[in-house]
Amino acid sequence: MGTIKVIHISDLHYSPQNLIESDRCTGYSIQYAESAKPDLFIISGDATDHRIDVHSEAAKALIGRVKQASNIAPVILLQGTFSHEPKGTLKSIAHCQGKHPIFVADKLQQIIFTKEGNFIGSSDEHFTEKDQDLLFNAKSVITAIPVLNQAEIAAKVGTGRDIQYEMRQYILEYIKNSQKFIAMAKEADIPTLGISHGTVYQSITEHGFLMTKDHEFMPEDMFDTGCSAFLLGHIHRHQYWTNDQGQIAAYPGSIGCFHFGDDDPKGFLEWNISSIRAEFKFIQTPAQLKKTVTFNSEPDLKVLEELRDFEGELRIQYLVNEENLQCVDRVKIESMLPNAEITYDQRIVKIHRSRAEGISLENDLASKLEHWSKATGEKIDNLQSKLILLQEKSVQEIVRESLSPA
Ligand SMILES: [Mn+2]
Repeated sequence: MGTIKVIHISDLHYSPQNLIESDRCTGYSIQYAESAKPDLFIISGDATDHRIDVHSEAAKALIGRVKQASNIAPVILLQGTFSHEPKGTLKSIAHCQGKHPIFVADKLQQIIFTKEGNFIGSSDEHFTEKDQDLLFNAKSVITAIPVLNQAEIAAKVGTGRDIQYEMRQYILEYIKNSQKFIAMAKEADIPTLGISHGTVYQSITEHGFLMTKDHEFMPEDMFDTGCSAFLLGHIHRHQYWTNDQGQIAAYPGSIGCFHFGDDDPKGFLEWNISSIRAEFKFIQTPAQLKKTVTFNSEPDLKVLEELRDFEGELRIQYLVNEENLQCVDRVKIESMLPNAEITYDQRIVKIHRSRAEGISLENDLASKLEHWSKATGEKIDNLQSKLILLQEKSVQEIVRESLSPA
C-alpha cells in the first residue's frame, strides 16, 4: 500500500520580536526531520508574523530554515493570513530552494507530488479526468485551500453580498469539484491530503475561545473532500478531528509560543498517510511557554508555590493597596520560581479620599451637610436640625430648653 510521510509545521510567525522563539522551535522540527526522513515537508501558513525586511535577522533565519528543510525533502509553503504573510512573501522565500523543490500553494489548486519528488500544479483550480495519466507517476495528490483574497472572490461572485457567506459557498463548491480527482487517486491507491489555513467550526484558540463565527469549514466539509488527511494551519492550539472512515484533520498549533496565556505544549506533526487512512504523531518543541497568573489582591504565595517547576515566561498580575506596596516580596517570589522569567503587572489601588462634588455651591451649612450625606451615603438622621439650632441659639439657651419640660 502506498504511504507518504509528511512533517507538518505551522504558524512560525518569524519577526524581529519572535526570532529566538520561532527559530529555536523551527530549528528543532528541522533537526527532527533530518532523522525522520519525510517524503514531504509542509509549512501550513503564517511563516512570518508581519511584513519583515529582507535584510532583517528574522528574514535571514527563516530563509535559512526553509533552505535546510528543502535539503531534506521537497517543501510546500502554504499561504497564510495576509496580515501576517503579505502576498508575495512565500514566492520570494521559495527562491532559496536547496536540493529539493519548493512549491508555493497560494491559490485554490490541486497538486501532484510525483514519485521523483517534483510538483505539478493543476492549471485550473482542479485536475480533471483528462489529467488521469498524471496519476501513474503520482506519490500523492494534494488539494490546497490557502487563505483566499476576499477581493478576488468578490470580483468572481459579485459585490454587495455577504462576503463571508460567499467565501464559504465558494470553498464548498471547490470541495465538491475536487472530489472526483481525489476519488480517482484513491482508486489508484495514492495517498491524498488536503492542506488549508483557516478556521474550523468549534476549534479552540490558544486562549481557550471556541470559534463558532467566521469559520471556513465544518469538520465534515474537510472529510467530504475524500482526503485521508487534512493538514491545517491558523489556530495556534494543537487539536484534531477524526471520523469512522479513518480520516483525520489536525492543527499542529503554532511551532512556538507567541502570546501570554498560551501555555499549551507547542509542536508539530509527523504524518503517515495512505489512500484509505491517516495517522499522526505530535512532537513537542522546546517552546518558551508564556503563562499569566492573575490575583485580585496581593500575589498568593501558596498559588505561586505550585508553579515552582514552571519553565518559561511568567506574568504575575496583581492588585495592591498603596499602603501595602512593601508587603509584596518580589525577592521571595523569584526565589520560589527559579526557572521562570518573571514580569510583573502591578495595579496600585490609590488611597481614595472622596469629596462631595458641588458641595461648595450650597449656601448654608445645613445644606452642605445634607449634600455631603447624599454624596457619601452617610446617615445624618436629625443632625441637620441640631446644626440649625447651634447656629441660631447660644449653648446656654439650648441646654436650658433641652432640660426644661416641653
Ligand atoms: Mn498564525
